[in-house]
Amino acid sequence: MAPLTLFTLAIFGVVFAATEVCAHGIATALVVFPTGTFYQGYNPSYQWSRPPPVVVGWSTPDDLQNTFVSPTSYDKPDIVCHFGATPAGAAAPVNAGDTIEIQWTPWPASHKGPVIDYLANCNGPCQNVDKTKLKFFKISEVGLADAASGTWGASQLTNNNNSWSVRIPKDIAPGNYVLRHEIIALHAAGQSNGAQNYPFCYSLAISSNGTANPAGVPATQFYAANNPGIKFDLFSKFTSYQIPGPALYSGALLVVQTKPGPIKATATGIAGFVSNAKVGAAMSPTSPAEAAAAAPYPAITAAAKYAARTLVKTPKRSDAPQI
Ligand SMILES: [Cu+2]
Repeated sequence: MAPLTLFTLAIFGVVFAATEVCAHGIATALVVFPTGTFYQGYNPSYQWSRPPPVVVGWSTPDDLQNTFVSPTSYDKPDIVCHFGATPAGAAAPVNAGDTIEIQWTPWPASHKGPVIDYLANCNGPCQNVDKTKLKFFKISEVGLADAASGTWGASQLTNNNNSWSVRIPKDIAPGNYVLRHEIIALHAAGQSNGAQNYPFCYSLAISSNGTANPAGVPATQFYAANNPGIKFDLFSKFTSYQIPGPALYSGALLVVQTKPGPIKATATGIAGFVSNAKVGAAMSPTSPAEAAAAAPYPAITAAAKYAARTLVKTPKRSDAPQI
């Protein structure tokens, strides 16, 4: 009995160790503050729902294993918004200066690394935008937050109930933007091409009195496999870390990673989208052309309870792969 038990434990040990290395997550939802409005993100299981729910998260139907984009794809479209990503069917209305909380599935403490956020102006509706042409500017970056305790951006995310807060710069021009949120897990990054990028995108309709149009770069030009913050041995002795990617935008607003207050509301839909030409405009179409352009954004009808933090369950086809 004892040898069998030990053998069984040994087998489980191997299984758990393997699982630990490849356990990952997805960013599932947004909560916009100060209103506390919840917006459901995308889940790959939605592809078997007829019709799939319309959400503010970009679709990543190929991410069935909740896995990562590797440095071998840094120059390919998958690095923009994850595997096979296509634009969201809806946009979350936000104001410049708002704080957006991004919720994740439980993020393993072993998957340490930086958490980085970018914005790109769609210069028109985002729902048909060519993702490879989006020019992103960095609005938040947290790498090695505290060397002594080994606390990384991703550690703060895990500690903060698997959520991350980012502020929309106050000075940017109003318009339709893509928020690109990313964890880069470094637990295997000591090996070539061992870094693991987990990018997720959301469409935002930003109202603002600002006028800035920060210069950006395509996501396919962010990183290279040999960047010091990408090829990085997490298990070596180090006291500093160089966050990869372009420089932080000068108008970026820093956020302390603690939850920004109690949740006050749930989402019922989107109000429309803002024209790039208007400054501080209400988020509803004001011209026939704008109304026509806004029409493809259907309302989000299924409000999800923030407190539950569960993914929307959708029926699968009988021939769907098990995930
Ligand atoms: Cu993993």
